Formats: sequence, C-alpha cells, structure tokens
Amino acid sequence: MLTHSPVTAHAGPVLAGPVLAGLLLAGPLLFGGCTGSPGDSGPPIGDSAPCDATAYDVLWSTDPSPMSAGAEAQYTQQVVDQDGCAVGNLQQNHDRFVHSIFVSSDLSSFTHTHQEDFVEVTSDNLRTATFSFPLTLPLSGRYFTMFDYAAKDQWLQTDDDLTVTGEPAQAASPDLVPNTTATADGMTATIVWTAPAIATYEAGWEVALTLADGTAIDDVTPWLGADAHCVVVDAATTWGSHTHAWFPDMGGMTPTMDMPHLYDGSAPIPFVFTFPAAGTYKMWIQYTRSADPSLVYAMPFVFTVAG
Ligand SMILES: [Cu+2]
Repeated sequence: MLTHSPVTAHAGPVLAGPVLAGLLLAGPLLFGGCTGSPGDSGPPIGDSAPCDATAYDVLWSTDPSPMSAGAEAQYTQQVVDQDGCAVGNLQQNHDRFVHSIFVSSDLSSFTHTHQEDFVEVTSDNLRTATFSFPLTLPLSGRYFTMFDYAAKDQWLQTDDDLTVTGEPAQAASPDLVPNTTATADGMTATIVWTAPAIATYEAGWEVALTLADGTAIDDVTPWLGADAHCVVVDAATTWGSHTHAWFPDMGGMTPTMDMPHLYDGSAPIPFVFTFPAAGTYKMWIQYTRSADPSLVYAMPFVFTVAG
C-alpha cells in the first residue's frame, strides 16, 4: 500500500527548481498572489482560514548556486500553493515538517535531511513555510529530489531535480546489480521477499538486521516516528516514494498520527508496498539503534519488479 501517496505531485506552479535559484529569498517576487506584506505572507499559526491550497509546490534555492560537489551549501525551501502563497498550515509528520531526500542519478548517493536536524523550527518558519539546512552532496551531476510534507491531513510529495557542479562526477550509469544483503556502518541487512514484487500488486519483504559479524541486535528504536523507513526510487530516478515498517491499520494512518513501536531488530522487520511499474528500483532502509541514536543507517538494495 502507498502510505505517502502524492496528492498533487508535479501539479504545482511551474516555479520550482533552478528557475527560482536566487529568487527564493527575494520576498516580493514570491508573494504576488497573496495579501499582506511579503514577510507576513501566509496565515498565522492556528488561523482558521489558511490560504486555500488546492495544489502544492516546493520552491528552493541554494547558497552558493550552483552547489559544488563536496562543498557545503545552505539549502532553502518554501512550500507554496497554486498562487505562490506560503502554505502556513503545514502539519508535522514523522517528527518533521518537510522531509527532503536527494538521490544521485547514478544511485550511489542518498541523503535524507530536514531543518530540524540542525536547528529548531520557529513560528516564522511555519508562517512562511520556509525551511533551511546545510547540505553537502558528494558528486557532481543530477540529483533526484523528493519533498515529503503534509497539510489538511493529506500526505503530499513534490519531486524535482538539482544539479551539482565540480568534481568528482557521478558514474556514467548506476550499478543495477540486484542484492539481498547490504553491509554498511558495521551492520548487515538482509531482505527476504514475502510477496513477490509485481507491478501494481502489493509486494512484501522482511529486513533482518545484525551487526556485520552476525551478532544479533535488539535495540532498534523509533526514528522520525517509525521503527524503520524505506525510500525507493526507480532506476532512472524519475519516480520515488517512501514507506515504513508495516503495522496493522497502516493504511488508515493520517499524517499527524504516531506509528507504534513494534520492532526492536531481534526479528525481521516487515514492509509492504505496491510498485507502480515493472523495472529496476533501489531502496534504502533507514533506522537507528538506541546504542547510538545519532547514527542513522541507510541500507541499500537494488531489486527488480516484474511486469
Ligand atoms: Cu525525513
């Protein structure tokens, strides 16, 4: 099942991405369709009549622009509606207001980040639906970008592309050899498919976690409101989605609900998902352990979905 079904992906104004680079912080240019002064655009928090969003988009810029491989930049983003007005009624979902995921076109680099990982969200952030965080991407080339956020009890997703300059460059093509075992950061993850991956049918898999030497663990702890997260993209990095460790009634969950803590890593962690089309995909299973909650693991798997 899709837990983060995009309601209006790609449906927003055509302002997103590099076109806006350098303009995002310019204020008045962004608020032409809104009432009030630029800095006050968007409703006060708790206002009963927020801007009447029927479509959403995420505008963004980097400083410097363009970004250079391996060099830290400041990434600033704003969630706007169909009129370019700040969406002042974003809902916190999975402990964050906007989840930003960057995947290199060669599928070697995966980053999942949020402003809250660096500084707290303020009322100004929420009123202007604008968030900012430092970002370093290791390789030049195109990065597929996914923004996950929520408003009006809807899961929302906007996708975009970001281009990084400099050296080193991404590989010319991704490594698409399927794997069922991944080892990273001293841990090993192994997946077993429990329902076959066939396009448009619900697939299922379980992820078994151990230390890299095979030692069992039992201290997986919730991170961002779930025991485990899964971000998946297609091999062409033109489509992506996000799901979580399965639990009963998961499909009925709304953005502000908390997921139960059911899995500590001592038994395989189940996932279900319906892939939209046949082809090769890559996913990253993310989780943390109470042994070191600051270390977020991202275990990568390449797999094929049958037609
Ligand atoms: Cu996130």
